[in-house]
Amino acid sequence: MKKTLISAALLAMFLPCSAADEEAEQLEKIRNAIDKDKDGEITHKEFMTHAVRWFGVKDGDKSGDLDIDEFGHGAFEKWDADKSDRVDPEEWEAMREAHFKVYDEDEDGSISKKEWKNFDPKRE
Ligand SMILES: [Ca+2]
Ligand SMILES: [Ca+2]
Ligand SMILES: [Ca+2]
Ligand SMILES: [Ca+2]
Repeated sequence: MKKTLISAALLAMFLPCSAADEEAEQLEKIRNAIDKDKDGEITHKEFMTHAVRWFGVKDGDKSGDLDIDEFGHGAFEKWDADKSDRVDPEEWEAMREAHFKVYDEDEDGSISKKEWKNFDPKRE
């Protein structure tokens, strides 16, 4: 088991275009989509506007809430506050509010490019 882990790590070191690069590019794309006025900062309003839109995209069956498949990752239980097996828009908003606070490290009400980069999407 340990041996497998080590060779995977070694392999990653030698891959020219790493997954990390692709991830950074993806993150930059998302940032651009959220930053409506393209000033490089994501305000709370921009962030929450995007959150609402994103909810609509994720809600594949247009039921008005997200089941675990639509939600798409392991933090589902954490954000399904009333344990209804669905994340409704209110729960979603609470989640995004919490995320905004995590991103906005200096608490100035907007997410700078640097703050955005510091955030690890896997933490969601
Ligand atoms: Ca902006
Ligand atoms: Ca749904
Ligand atoms: Ca719920
Ligand atoms: Ca900030």
